[in-house]
Amino acid sequence: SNEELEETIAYFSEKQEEARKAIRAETFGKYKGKNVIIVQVEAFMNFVIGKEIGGEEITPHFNNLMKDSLYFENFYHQTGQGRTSDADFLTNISLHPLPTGSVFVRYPDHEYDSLSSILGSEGYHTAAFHAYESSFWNRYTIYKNMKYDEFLNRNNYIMDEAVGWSLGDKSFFKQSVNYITEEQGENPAPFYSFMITLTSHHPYVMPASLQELNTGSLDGTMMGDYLQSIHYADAALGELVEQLKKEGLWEDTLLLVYGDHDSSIKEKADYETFLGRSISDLEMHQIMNQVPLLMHLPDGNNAGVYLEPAGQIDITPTVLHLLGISTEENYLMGSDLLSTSKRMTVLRTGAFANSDLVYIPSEDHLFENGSCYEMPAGEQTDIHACKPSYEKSIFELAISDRLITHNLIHKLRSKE
Ligand code: GP9
Repeated sequence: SNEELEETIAYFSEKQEEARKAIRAETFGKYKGKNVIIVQVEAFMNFVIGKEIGGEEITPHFNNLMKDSLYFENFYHQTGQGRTSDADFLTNISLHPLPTGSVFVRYPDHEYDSLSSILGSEGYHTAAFHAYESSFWNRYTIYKNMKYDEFLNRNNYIMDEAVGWSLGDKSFFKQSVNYITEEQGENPAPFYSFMITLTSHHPYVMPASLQELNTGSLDGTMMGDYLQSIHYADAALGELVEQLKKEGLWEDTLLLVYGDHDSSIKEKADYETFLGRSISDLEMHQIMNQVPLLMHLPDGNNAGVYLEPAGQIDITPTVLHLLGISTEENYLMGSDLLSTSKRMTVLRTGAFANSDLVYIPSEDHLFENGSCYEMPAGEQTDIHACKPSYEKSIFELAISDRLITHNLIHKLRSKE
């Protein structure tokens, strides 16, 4: 309806005003012309970061990188049924996934402002890397729409390390960076590479020779297998960083690493066994919904632990602003993580988190039956304290659904 269209226009003019303010932030344009590598790690959850098992760190390489990177400790995956494809959509298109199905599958030909299309028009060479069937999640089709110059898929890799579903992450990174360096030899333009890993995919069983952790009582359980596969994915990440340094790319590249979604291990008892203590409902909610986000800037600047809630939807505006590319004419729903801390992170379930509150919906999705927590104390409070933000979050999801299903970016742009 007309009223809905007006609402959508008003919503985005507010977002675009926020984008205009970001231009004044100290970090805007600080890394103009630098390369960007974004690594989306399969099923990488936040609860393993900094943790040990059997006296060994689960993610030693990630932990080490944190020292000169920005690490977002309360970073949420915001995915729905489209799982890995939703994470990709949130990250690269900065809109919410749909309540059912995957946008990649349902609306691959609608108009979107994607990180790859924007960077492409700024002279970047853009490529997506994923060593699996190119048609999975309809990537082959949507990546064309997202205007990637190239999509390297299973056919482009030598299968010299078979682990899990496909090529192991170590070889995947190695071949991907080799490709980038060869490509760069011929084409000196800055590049954006989006890499999707796969080894730490459900059901997580690694060959015995790659099971390096001593998982004790978790040995042989899915949780034990999960930790082994994350340990491997982390080692692969370590090798990626080494190779980038060796190739002389490290100082010229922004590297972002984040997890796409949870592991589908949903039993609270498994996490209690791992942590060796009982956990609250709020903590369980955070365990299942938080993934790590690490951002390494070329000079190691702005390093530290960032506590404000954030989500995958914020990645594209953050990266563009660091590169000095204005987003005031784009239709993006995320916020620049470095220019504003006043944001609300909305999950597809209708859960939200801001600096003061966390709302967790109930199974029946009736607002009153959900739980509202005061943050950072984590104490449950009167449900009505969450009402205004809850309404805003439901509105935000509705705007996103509307924009996607009615192909509104196209319409709104022609009205400008
Ligand atoms: C396959 C991979 C898996 O290409 O992205 O997706 P998932 O099953 O995790 O959604």
